[in-house]
Amino acid sequence: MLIKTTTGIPSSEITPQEKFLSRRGFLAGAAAVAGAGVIAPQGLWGATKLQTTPGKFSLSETPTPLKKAISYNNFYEYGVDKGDPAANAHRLKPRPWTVQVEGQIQKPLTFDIDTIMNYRPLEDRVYRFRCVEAWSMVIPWVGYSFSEFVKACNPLPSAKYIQFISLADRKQMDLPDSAGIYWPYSEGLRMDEAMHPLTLLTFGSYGQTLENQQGAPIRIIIPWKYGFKSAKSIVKIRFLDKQPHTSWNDLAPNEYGFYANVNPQHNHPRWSQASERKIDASLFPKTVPTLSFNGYGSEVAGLYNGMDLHKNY
Ligand SMILES: Nc1nc2c(c(=O)[nH]1)N[C@H]1C(S)=C(S)[C@@H](COP(=O)(O)O)O[C@H]1N2
Ligand SMILES: [Mo]
Repeated sequence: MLIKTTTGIPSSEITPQEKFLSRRGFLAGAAAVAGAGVIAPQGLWGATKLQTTPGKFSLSETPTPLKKAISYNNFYEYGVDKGDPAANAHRLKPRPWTVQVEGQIQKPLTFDIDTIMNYRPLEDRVYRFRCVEAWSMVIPWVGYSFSEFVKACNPLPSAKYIQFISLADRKQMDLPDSAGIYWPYSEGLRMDEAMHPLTLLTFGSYGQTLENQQGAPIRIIIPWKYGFKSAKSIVKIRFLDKQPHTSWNDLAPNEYGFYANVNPQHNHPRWSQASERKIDASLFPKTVPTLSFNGYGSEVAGLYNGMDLHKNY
C-alpha cells in the first residue's frame, strides 16, 4: 500500500484513513489513471514523458525554450549562481520520494510521490513566472490544482495556512552557508491562496517530469507571486493555524514579505520591480513592463480586498 503513516503505526490502524481517502476518491482516482501518468523513460536529461491534457488558465504566449528554463535557475541548495543548479542537482534522487502531511489534519499522512502524481489527470498549464530578481519566463508546467490534494488531506477548520518544506539532505545537496538560508527551505501560503485553482501542484514541465534543478519530483507554482514562493523538491506539507515562518522572511524581512504578490509599484529595497527581463528564444532578453499580480489580477486580486499591499508585500 502506498499510503503510510509517519510513525510506524501498525497497518491495522491505517485502515480507517485508507478507507476515508478511498471514499473521497483518492485511491479510486489513483487506480483510474494508473499507468496513464508515466509512460517511458526518455533518456534525455533524465526526464520522463508525461501524459497530459490541455489545462485551464494557459497563456497563448510562446514558452521560454526548455534549455534556458533548465539552465538558469534558483535552487540555493545547489549553489547561489544561476548555473549551479543545472551543474550540481544531478545529486538529487527524485525516487523513491515521500511527502509527509501533518499539522491541523485528522491524522498525519505520508504519501508516495507516484500516488500523488497519479491522483488527478495531469494538465499542461502555460504560466508566466516572475522572479523577484526582475527576470521572467513563460513555462508550460504540468500538474493539477493543489486544492485537489488539500481536499484529499481533509484539513481541520483550524487550518488557516499551509507551509511547504523542501528536502535538506547533505547526502544529496550542498546546502551552502553562502546562501544564508536556514535549511530546510520553507515557504507558505494563506489557505485561500493555496486553494485558488491557479495554485499548481507541479510534477513536470514541457510535457515531461521536472528536471532536478527545477525541483523534482514535486514543487508548487503560484504564478501571481514572485518565484521564491514556489518551493522546490517538497518533502513536507504542514497545515497550520498561524502564518508560518518562511526562509526569505527570516533572512531579510525588509526585502521579502510573506505575501510577495508581483507588484510593479512596490520596489525591492535594492531594485525596481516595475519591469522584467523576459527570457525567451532571443539572444538578448527584452525588458518589458511587469504586470500587477503578474497578469493574474482578474483571477486573484479579490483575495486581497481591503489589504494594503504595500504593507503586506
Ligand atoms: N527549495 C528551494 N525552492 C526554491 C528556491 C530555492 O532556492 N530552494 N528558489 C526559489 C526562487 S528564488 C525562484 S525564482 C524559483 C526558481 O524556479 P526555477 O529555477 O524553476 O525557475 O524557485 C524557488 N524555489
Ligand atoms: Mo526568485
